[in-house]
Amino acid sequence: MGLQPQGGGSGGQKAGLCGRKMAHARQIASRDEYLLNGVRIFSQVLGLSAQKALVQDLRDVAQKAPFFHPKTARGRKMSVQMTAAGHFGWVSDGKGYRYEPRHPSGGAWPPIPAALLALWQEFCPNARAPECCLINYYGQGARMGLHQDRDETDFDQPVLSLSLGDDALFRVGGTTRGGPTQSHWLRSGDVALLDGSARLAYHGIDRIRFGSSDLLSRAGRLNITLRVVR
Ligand SMILES: O=C(O)CCC(=O)C(=O)O
Repeated sequence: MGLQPQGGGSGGQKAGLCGRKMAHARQIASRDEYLLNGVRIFSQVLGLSAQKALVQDLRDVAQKAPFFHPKTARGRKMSVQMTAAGHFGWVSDGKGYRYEPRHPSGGAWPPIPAALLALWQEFCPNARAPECCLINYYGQGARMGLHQDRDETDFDQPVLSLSLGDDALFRVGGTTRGGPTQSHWLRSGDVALLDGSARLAYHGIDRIRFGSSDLLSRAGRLNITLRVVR
């Protein structure tokens, strides 16, 4: 899986807003915060040493709950690999999409790393405690189509997302399918917050710049989302 942190490097090359043909994210408040159709992006929240420590935590999670390739209900293998920590993990197979209290192999999900709980506390101080820490690994060519996060019960609770490793082109639409979208290159250490009117925004990853970061030993990107499930 290549989750070993590497020495040196910034965890991602500098990448600004995406090219002219795409609708740009609006820069707000300071040069470090962007707004994409209501989804707030905070740049470079985690520095390199915090990123490396977190990669080690996630490696420990993946040793207990190995990454797997979920399949869609129609049997198609998703390009991202997934695992999870917390009370629930998100799984997808012939029975559909859902949260499950156990890894597909039958074991319990490991606890959510403390550094991620601290991040949740910092960005979502009024929310309930997260019950799922979904971990996606994007290898070369992996992507995630536009979708809403709506398998949770309470949409008043936010979803907090952290990027580690290679740059990723994040696309965000509105709360109905087919509307205008805005895109932004996420870098290692960036945080995105889906909350309030943007909690149900369509979002996805068009592509990653494979090898743009040396944070992970075999390149690629990790995305971590913290969610309240029930
Ligand atoms: O990889 C990302 O940044 C987005 C992940 C995502 O949309 C999801 O897990 O639902």
